[in-house]
Amino acid sequence: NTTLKERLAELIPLELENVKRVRAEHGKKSFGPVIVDQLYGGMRGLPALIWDGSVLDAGYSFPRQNHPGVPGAPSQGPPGGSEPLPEGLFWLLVTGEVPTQEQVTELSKDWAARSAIPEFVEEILDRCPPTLHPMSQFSLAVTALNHNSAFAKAYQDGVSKKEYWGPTFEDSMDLIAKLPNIAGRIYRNVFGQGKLPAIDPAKDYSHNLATLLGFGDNHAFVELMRLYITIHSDHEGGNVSAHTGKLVGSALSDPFLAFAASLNGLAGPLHGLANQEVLIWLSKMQAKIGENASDEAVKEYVWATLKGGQVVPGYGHAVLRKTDPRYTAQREFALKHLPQDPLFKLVGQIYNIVPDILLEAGKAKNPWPNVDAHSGVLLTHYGLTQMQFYTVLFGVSRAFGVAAQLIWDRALGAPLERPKSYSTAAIDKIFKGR
Ligand code: FAM
Repeated sequence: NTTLKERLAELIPLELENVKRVRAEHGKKSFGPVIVDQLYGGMRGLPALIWDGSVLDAGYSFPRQNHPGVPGAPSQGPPGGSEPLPEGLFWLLVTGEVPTQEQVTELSKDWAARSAIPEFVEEILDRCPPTLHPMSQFSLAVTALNHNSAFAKAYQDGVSKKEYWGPTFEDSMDLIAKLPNIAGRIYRNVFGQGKLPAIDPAKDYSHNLATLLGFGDNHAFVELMRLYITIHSDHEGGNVSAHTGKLVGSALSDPFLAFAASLNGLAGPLHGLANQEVLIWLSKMQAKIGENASDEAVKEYVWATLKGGQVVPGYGHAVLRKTDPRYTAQREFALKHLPQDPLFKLVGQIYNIVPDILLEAGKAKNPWPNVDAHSGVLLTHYGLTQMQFYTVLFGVSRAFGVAAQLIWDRALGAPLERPKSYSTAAIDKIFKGR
């Protein structure tokens, strides 16, 4: 029964050879033109990064069967559950291979064993005013975990470049393992939900997370956590949180510092905070036009949002050009577990209305919903109604993708990131007369 670290140690030399070959064969080839608009336009579509864990194209959809990262997949689900375990997804992200049930169980146990957070980090969280946004508290705590970083220590001790991935792996495992205790403590401190229970080494990661939040006895909520942590983990290397982690990691900041930076990006309303924004927007809509509102009233509300110079949260995407498959996965969960929920019905009603309006408004390149349009409704249904907390759950999941990326970046010796910036005057000069 190979452990994840042993399997990685086998795979890394093979991948180093593979990268060497690709660079030797294609390294000097041009990879499409760069146009000036891309410099001004947030680098949209600019080919600039390597990440093997996941790739999106505009029409991407999950294979619905035989895929460990999606509901209905054959492996990793514990008895009595039908959602995949994020443990299995992490193994897949790191190795490109589907683990055995035994390997998944070992990961659950390993993470439970690493889950305790230092007392001083607990104190930092306990001293935060409850008015400090949960994402800021989350980022503070993750930054502070750097106190015990194996990578930072190994670097100080003069570790060779070839050995970077080992302590990065250890830090990454510690990071993922400690997040439920951090998230649970923030939730209970801010929203006053009593004392934090202990992690149970016999339970999977998502079940423990649900328990720390106070929902461990609700089987459907535990299933939701398994789905939630699985689908929010990774979404190509270029999105704000994934890329920020990679960028900061490229300075050889340890995984805690790199992931804290990811969290600060995820806390932005155009990225992960959109799941909070969706719920706020829906609540305001209900307050204004009432429950069971007509399509006409919803349309008017959506237009008023756009005319007020605001975005419709939960809609649009920088890469996807169709309904986000993560939205669809959550919709399927809702159809199975909460088909009559009024807020779920409103989300479905909005789905039939917003895309046409965004198309008519004519700006958004993708009028379809993204992952954030649906997640809050599911959490609300089970009583996790504190929307300021939603992005923390997104963050717990995103650690899986960022950690996998950091491990591989250090294994492959990814260099410091340092793209070239230009001034507007320089652009004018370069293209004068052309
Ligand atoms: N509502 C209103 N306008 C929108 C819009 C939306 N949902 N989506 C895009 N637009 C506008 C956008 O603001 C831009 O306007 P300006 O030209 O005035 O700047 C224009 O349409 C073109 O934007 P785009 O090229 O279609 O999208 P971008 O790649 O620039 O941005 C998003 C992508 C996701 C930031 C954007 O669609 C958005 O703001 N959506 C709402 C916020 C949201 O749901 N974010 C979560 C995304 C999610 F997948 C995640 O990261 N977790």
